[in-house]
Amino acid sequence: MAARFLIEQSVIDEDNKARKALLEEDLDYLSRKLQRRGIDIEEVIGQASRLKVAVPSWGVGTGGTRFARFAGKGEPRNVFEKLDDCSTINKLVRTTPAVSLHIPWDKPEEISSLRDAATEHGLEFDAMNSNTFQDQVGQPFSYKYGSLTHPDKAVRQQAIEHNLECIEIGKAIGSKALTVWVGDGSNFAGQTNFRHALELYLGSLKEIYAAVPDDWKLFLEHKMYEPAFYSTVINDWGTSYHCARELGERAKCLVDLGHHAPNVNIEQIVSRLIQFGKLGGFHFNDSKYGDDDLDAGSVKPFQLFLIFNELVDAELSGVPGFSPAYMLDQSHNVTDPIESLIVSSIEISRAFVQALLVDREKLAEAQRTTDPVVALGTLKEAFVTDVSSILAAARERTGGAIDPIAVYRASGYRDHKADERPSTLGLSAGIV
Ligand code: LRH
Ligand code: MN
Repeated sequence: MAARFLIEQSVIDEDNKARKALLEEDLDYLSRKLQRRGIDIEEVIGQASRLKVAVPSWGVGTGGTRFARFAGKGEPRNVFEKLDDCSTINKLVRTTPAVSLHIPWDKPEEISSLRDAATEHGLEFDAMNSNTFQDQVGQPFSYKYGSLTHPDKAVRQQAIEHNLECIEIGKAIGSKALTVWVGDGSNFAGQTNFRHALELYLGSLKEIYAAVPDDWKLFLEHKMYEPAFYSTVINDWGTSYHCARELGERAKCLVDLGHHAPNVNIEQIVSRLIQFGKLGGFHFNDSKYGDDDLDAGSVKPFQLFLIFNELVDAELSGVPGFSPAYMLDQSHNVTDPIESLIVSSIEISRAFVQALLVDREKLAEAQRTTDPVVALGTLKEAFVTDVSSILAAARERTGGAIDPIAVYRASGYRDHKADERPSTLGLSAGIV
């Protein structure tokens, strides 16, 4: 493989040296504030670096909409170049050591080369993602009218076999989960029978579930609408929960933050799935209207904090089998995808650390004594705490950058990639 530019550790260390004194000053100030709350900042810094969030392979390329996609410079042209970019993100933030692949977008000629490339970068593979929402060249049957719920058994069988292939690829590269999102649904009343479509879905998922290895999870991802605009088979958490229960222990529900109607109380859905033992994981992003796939924490940071408040509460209260998978799932239409993924991974860590700072005794007391002012105030006290220095220290102490965006920009990584990856793409539209 031709020599390709990667950011050297020495560049990060050099830049950190120049910023260390100011970081220590900020840490000192925050340490005293937290001490007054009986919180040891060193303990929190340790916790901050343990939270890992997987990066979507499809997120390092520029995303688009049905109207247009404005390709950026040095776009990754294959899964290996995507791994280079994912490793660059992890090198700078140290909280994204795993990549979630999408098949067939990332289907390698040769599996072992993919495993070797990841090992070279110190990366692992998170959940596999199947794709029965697009037709591939030469595919016998179209998914235009559905895939796992298509009325024609031959089409369902084709979709089932694709998911089985994703499991086989995943097993070969060390993944431990498969995420199934289907866009199946209808655009007109009467086009599908709701009850029959769900029965077909369950029938297909039972065949996929039977092939899921014992130490794997099967994530069911619900979505209110799009690409179907009248009904979607797995449209909400309730339907997903019912299916996960029907399938078995290893089937769990995956919550993509953008897959709900505006203003839905997603943190309550999270608490329900935790309580029912069916929270499998997340696709973090943000949105204002629909499935906008904007950067996590960029529109509703308080909602992201409230979701982590439920997660930390569950962890601290020792909910059995609680180990949700954290992934980003975003579309970077107007930013450098690497910068957006750097910032988004930091916003996930920020929400987690802020949730760790919640005075849970004070909150429980306010709830017990029906004191909403103190209850909300207790959450807000944690939410408004600027934990940037804790996050920077956690990065610095694990080899990452105190200021990852500054190091990334100073490295000229994107320009190097523009030279290494001459763009072959003309004008296009679509999500990737
Ligand atoms: C569907 C979705 C799903 C992915 C796709 C790229 O909207 O969130 O998780 O397969 O985006
Ligand atoms: Mn998703």
